[in-house]
Amino acid sequence: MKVSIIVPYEGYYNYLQDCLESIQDQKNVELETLLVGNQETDDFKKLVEMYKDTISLQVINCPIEEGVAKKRNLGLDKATGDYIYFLDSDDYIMPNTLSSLLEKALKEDLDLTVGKRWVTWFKKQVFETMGPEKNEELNLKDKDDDRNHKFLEKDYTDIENPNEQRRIDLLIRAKKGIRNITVLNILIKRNVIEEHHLRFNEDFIYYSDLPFVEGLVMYGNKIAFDEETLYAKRKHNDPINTPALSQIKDETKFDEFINVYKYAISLVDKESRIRYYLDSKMIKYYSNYFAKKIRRSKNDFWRDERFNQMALLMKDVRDDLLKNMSRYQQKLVKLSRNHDLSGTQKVIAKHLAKSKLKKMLKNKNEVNKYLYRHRYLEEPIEENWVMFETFMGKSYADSPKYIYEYLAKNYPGKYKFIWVLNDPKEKLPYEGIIVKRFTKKYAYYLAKSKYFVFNIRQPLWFRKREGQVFLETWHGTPLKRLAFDQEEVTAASPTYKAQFYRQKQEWDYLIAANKFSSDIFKSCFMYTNGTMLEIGYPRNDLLYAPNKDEIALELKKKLHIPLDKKTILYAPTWRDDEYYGKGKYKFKLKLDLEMMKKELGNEYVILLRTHHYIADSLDVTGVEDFAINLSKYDDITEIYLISDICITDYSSVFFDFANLKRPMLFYTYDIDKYRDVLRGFYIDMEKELPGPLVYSTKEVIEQIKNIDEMTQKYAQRYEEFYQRFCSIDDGQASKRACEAVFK
Ligand code: C2G
Repeated sequence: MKVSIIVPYEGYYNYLQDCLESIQDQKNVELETLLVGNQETDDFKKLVEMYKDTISLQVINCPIEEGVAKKRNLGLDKATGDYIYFLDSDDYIMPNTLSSLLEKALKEDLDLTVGKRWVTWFKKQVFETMGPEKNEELNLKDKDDDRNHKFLEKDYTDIENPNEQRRIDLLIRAKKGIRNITVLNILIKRNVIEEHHLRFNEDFIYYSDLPFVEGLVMYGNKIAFDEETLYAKRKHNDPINTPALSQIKDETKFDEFINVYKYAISLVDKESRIRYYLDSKMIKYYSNYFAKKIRRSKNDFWRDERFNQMALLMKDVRDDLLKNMSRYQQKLVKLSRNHDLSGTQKVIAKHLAKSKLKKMLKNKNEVNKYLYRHRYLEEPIEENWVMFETFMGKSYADSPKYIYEYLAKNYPGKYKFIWVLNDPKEKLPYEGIIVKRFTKKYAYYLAKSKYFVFNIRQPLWFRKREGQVFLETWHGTPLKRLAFDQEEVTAASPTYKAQFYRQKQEWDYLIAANKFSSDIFKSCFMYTNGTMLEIGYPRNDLLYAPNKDEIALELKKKLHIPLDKKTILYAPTWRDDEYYGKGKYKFKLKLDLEMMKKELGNEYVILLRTHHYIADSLDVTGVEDFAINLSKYDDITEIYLISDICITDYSSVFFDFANLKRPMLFYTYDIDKYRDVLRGFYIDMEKELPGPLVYSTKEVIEQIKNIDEMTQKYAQRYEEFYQRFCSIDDGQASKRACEAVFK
């Protein structure tokens, strides 16, 4: 028994290899692979060559821009297998999927054998290493699939024709409605398709699956669900550059959807069960999605033309299903049957206001967002208000701090300064008010300030108004791959790239400490819309202060650091894969402090400093006189001033510390995982860093004991590194930033 796998190819080469490899992983099935869509690139040709024999791969010529319907039809025309299996070129399947489906199909003589489906944002390797648990944790389990399962496993003893019900379940398994109906992950007996000449309707771009699956339901008699399989439906984490069909935002999708529905109902009787389900799904679509579009819509096209279309459909839906609908849905159907637009809009507005209120009662921040949108945005912008935020209000630090101090010193009385700081004990050295993040006041100033100086991204609900000026300082020269340069996004929300894209559009200015950063920001943030300020880092100004030694001395006294000892700073970064929850990362100290104290304690103390994402606090019990935990100290730049040696890892800390030209070492005990699995780097750590990479406490101690030797050994590299990353910094970056932005 042979299975023909039909793979329509849309040109996103990066996804294809996983797909083909997953076919190659299938054991104990005879198969042929029909890849529809040809690409004239060397990479593509190489890939085809690689899999040609192992998965009996044929490429069927078809322009890549053609729709998926046409491609699948071309595949069907060429297929010779006893069974057909559709697999999208951006998805992949787990190794036993086909053999398991086939075994079940043969054993039970099934026409349609439906497998399990997961949604994932990850490539195969990551999915396999992290396993379904990671998906579960990110709540990516395919909800449709759960329903699928439930329905198909029901025994339906109370139903006259359980098999028919099962088939209909297949049609309605898409929880979100008929828009999500999919032909994927069903092993289909080819006879069913050929006997009834089933093909995809090529008039449709987005929803051609629906009528095809409807055909399967009409003619495929025996159907069952197979749990032993897994189809990974891969979402694209970069919907800007490589969107999946479902991620394309296209106003005409609605029109096509209406047409597909009309076409689908024309294939069956009004009394049929299929029609019943199609109608009920259409009403759900109206209440859940379409209603939002026409409520207070300023767009005539939605209000008039599309509302009228919907009204006509509603006239024709089956009456007997209305009693199973909610009161809200019943009202919508009734009002639109009367073409009563304003009545409909009122009902919708009331309904949505109610659910909004429910949401607000659960979460106070929602009230503040509501005020922001509906009240504060209506008020005028205040010309001289400047708002600052660093690390989500966690500290008074980084470049915004230095820009603020520059403005406050040089333009006294000219501006009103607003600082976002969550700790009520924080004090500002100059005038200014403090607001807590996401409070009512925060929302107020976010709407009314003219200037913004932030070192991370603004909240997603921020809407930059005309006349507002946004200065993004960012918070480090990039070492780890960021945003659009990151192939997999495992640490942030899967919609990170899409969100980032929107947020960076609002940045009028972006600071880059060096040319290296500005080049990377252009690609990783796709930052080509605003003004790049390649001016050095305001936060490094302090490192060039003429009185920096006095400042350091004062600080040492303040922090009770013994003045007769030298200091080693240990400032590691966070790890994408070690966390308790969102923004709460684990950190386990891998330095043996007792050993260090024994070997170095006469001469040194160590200053420990974790990244602001780290939730764990470091335990220094027993070595209190040697290790000083400065993780809670606001500004790391001040700490640099009092550090004679710096140990870090994959943190941008080293780009800044290098301004001091003091020795550095890199404690990179997990470099392989960090570089190859988690992130990837922009520089070659082994070849370009201005100090040695070390992997154990022993090595750390060794290097520090021979610090002069080490310094000499790395002198030239250090100088090159300094020229490349620090040469713009001269203590005047804040001034340059202010002159560019505050005109
Ligand atoms: N930082 C700190 N203490 C640490 C580590 C970092 O205070 N132990 C501060 C430094 O100012 C550093 C900044 O946080 O430059 C960013 O930290 P990174 O370790 O570089 O990590 P990340 O927050 O992921 O930012 O382009 C830069 C990247 O985005 C990295």
